[in-house]
Amino acid sequence: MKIIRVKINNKISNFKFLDSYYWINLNLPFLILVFIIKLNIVFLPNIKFRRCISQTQVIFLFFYGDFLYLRLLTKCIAIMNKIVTLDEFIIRTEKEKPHSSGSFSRLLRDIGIAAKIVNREVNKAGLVNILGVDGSTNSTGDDVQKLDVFANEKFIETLSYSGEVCGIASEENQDFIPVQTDKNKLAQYVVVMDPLDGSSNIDVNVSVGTIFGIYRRKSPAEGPCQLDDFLQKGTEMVAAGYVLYGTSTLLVYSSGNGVNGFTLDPSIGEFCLSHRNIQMPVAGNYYSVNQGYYLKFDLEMRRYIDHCSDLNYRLRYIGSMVSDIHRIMFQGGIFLYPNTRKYPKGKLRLLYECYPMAYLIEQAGGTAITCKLERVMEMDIHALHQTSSIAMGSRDMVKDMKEFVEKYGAVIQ
Ligand code: FDP
Repeated sequence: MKIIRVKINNKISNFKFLDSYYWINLNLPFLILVFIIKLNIVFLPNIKFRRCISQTQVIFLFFYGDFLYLRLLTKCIAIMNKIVTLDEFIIRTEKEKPHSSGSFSRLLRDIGIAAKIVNREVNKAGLVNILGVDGSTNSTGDDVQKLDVFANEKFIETLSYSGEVCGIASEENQDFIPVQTDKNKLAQYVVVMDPLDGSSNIDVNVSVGTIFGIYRRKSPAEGPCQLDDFLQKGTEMVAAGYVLYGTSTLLVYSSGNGVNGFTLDPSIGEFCLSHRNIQMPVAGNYYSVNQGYYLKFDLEMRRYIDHCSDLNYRLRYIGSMVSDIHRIMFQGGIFLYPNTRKYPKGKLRLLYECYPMAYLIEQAGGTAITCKLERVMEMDIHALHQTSSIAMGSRDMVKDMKEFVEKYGAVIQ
């Protein structure tokens, strides 16, 4: 449902529409019928009423309404088909919320700006000496790519200047970063992020992404932010999203009211609304898991993977969580990163990978659970870099997987 404002004959009216095309399809047969009836009346001269007025008057009387109606219709379609930029969309949605201060909009807009800067570097990564491992390791022991460092710096820099954020927790930093400037004394939000997810893909020019989540701070606004501001469950998140630096660059986010996707139009340098109210398929036939670890998975996971293979589901694994989840978000399927012998509690980070992705999946109508069948969003969090196993995707596929865990998990216990 869309509400648009149209100015016609100097009067502003609000109109509610399903969607321009549904709307035309619903109304068109009715309009054609009315039009044919009117034509018949105009050209049947024996009707009493017709003898009193001239042909021109009849035409004016009957068709002026239609003329106004068509004018309105074309205006509506033009407005609906107009490009909506991310900034415009954020401002519009914020306006719908009474008492909003606009600080949340500014924060989201700044995330969009940082994403554009990172996108520029990702795109020219092969051209400049920015590729390759810079020698250090991050807080969880992975090799740090130069682009990881760059993306981390840019996001921190942009968010710190925004004045809306009082702290940032990033995959690249062991501790959270309090942001203390004059501008953000009263900042209400903290941001958690993986600035460049799937970094092992950078050197080979395969899609990578950024994941982010936004929380409202819990500590008093006057002082510096505290660890507890970050250690909040996924259910407390106020917004989450990801940026996919792929064949085209997409920013997908939700602030609790459905999921919307924006594609970066390089010609105007703007993220433009391209995927409105994304709803993921209830079922699917893709499964996404690093099958190389098959023998290191628990029995129930191995059985479920066998089941997917038996049903000829298609295996797709890019090794970049954002890209893999993006596929199933649109085409349906399941993404799995179970616990292995190397990662007994799972590998993916709860705070800035699992929670934000689970938030989006649930908002799009899917399900996100751990391989121990807890709802990801309700998992307790004790540390910034805590990890978790994960199974998320189309509702029916996750339900099937759950049945396998219930059946074969019991065998071990
Ligand atoms: P990466 O280590 O390359 O940053 O964030 C962790 C992550 O990528 C996910 O994006 C990805 O799904 C997963 O790890 C890949 O891990 P494996 O190489 O163990 O499959």
